[in-house]
Amino acid sequence: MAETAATSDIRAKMRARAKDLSLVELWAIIADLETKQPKKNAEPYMWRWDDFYPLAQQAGKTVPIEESERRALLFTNPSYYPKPYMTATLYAGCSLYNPGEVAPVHRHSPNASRFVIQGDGGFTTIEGEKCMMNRGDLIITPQGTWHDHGNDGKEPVLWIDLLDLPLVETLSASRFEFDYFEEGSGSNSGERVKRHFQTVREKPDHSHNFYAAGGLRPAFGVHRRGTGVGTPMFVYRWHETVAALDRMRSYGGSPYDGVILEYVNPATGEAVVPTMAYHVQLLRPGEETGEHRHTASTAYFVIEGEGTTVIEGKEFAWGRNDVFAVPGWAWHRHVNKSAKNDAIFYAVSDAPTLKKLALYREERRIGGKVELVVG
Ligand code: GTQ
Repeated sequence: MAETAATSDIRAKMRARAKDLSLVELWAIIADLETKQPKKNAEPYMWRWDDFYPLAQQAGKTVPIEESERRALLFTNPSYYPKPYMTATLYAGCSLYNPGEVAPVHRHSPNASRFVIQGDGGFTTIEGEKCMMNRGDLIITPQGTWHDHGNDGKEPVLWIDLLDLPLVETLSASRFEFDYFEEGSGSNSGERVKRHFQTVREKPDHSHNFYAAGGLRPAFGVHRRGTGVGTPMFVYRWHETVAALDRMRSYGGSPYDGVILEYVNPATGEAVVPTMAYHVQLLRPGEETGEHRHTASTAYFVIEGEGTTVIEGKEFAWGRNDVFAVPGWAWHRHVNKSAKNDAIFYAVSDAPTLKKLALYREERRIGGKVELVVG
């Protein structure tokens, strides 16, 4: 059926009428809808420490913590700006707490985490465990766990917040709660009392003492804390992590990620939360990885070292404390540019979500040839 002057006039009217009725004509958008490859709905992007640290310091001096309870700058992908999404599923920010500052207790349906950048006195209290935080420590607050934060030290503390908030918002399931109650004591005993901070009820460093021996699962106690979703180990200490990486440095490692370790639930061996996988990875001096792409998106934080990550053909040169995003289905490979020093990343991806939904797909490219790895 050829388009004539008469039909084209009708079609223009139809298009306008469809718009009024909030109807989209499939024939107008089909090329963008039925793509042969997954679409990249976020950009590869990097935030340099030298750029964001001065801004964080200024915010620390001028923005009262009470203004938002947690003072953070959010690494926002230009594709989503000003919606604070680093990728389609991941939210990441850098929080700063001055000495004495606190964030009152709250909980939420997004899964959340902190990775400490600097400062020694930071803490998060999670389900009654006060977790002290030092550089490189990872603190997990699975969905629905009560948590409050503060800085008991003498210098500002900074950490990276990472949440699956964009995913949870997209699913219309994001919920925050600030009304926290505890059993009263003394004259209030038997009553429920609203509190702004949790009473500490676990031994110091419980998570570490109970769970840090990999391969030795406590055969007593209940491996269920908070809502029972996610890991019962809330803190992963840097000295353990870096020692494990070092013990494995002579192994081949992953062709795409070097020596890569996943932080897991020590009771089940599964990802620490249902939606995201947390990793630390070591690129040995001079190491260059193979190139791949997968439907999972990844947030990277450079713990140490200098090098480049080539994402979709573009070179991102990184150094200590830089942050970058690799969106889903973007080709990428990493290079440790130093002949002497290690490079270490903290990397968080939404792969568990893609895998649970049977949407994880991965390809590699070797010598210009593309091969399916998973999918
Ligand atoms: O520190 O608990 O950036 O609950 C967003 C939500 C930080 C936190 C964020 C949060 C937190």
